[in-house]
Amino acid sequence: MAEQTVFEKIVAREIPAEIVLENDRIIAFSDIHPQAPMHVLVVPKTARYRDVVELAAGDPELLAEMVQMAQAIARERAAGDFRLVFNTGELAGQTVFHAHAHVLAGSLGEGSLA
Ligand code: DGP
Repeated sequence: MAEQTVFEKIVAREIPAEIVLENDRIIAFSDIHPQAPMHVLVVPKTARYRDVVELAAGDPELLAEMVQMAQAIARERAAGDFRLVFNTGELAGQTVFHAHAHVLAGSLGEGSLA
């Protein structure tokens, strides 16, 4: 069996995270290295999909639910508008191979794209 990703460990409460919102299928928590005033990761609880392409093919409804959750978080914690980033593949900066959305809001710094 493949080694658990850090996000599975957060879902299982094996490592701590600042959880923002959660339901039976999705968990949202603050990114450990924020790239914007609000930087939340929206993560499906299943580890079945390694990136958004697999997720969109395998469970488009779950992807749509993630987008809705991102909007709810941006409305609650920021002015409402937000950026949604899905790093897809190592060369694009993906480091955790468990599908996830970066939800960013507020003014952005000089740093790299999340
Ligand atoms: P990506 O590069 O798209 O795979 O994004 C992975 C993000 O996950 C990255 O912005 C940092 C974040 N991250 C990695 N480990 C942890 C952790 O243990 N806790 C939290 N909250 N975020 C993490």
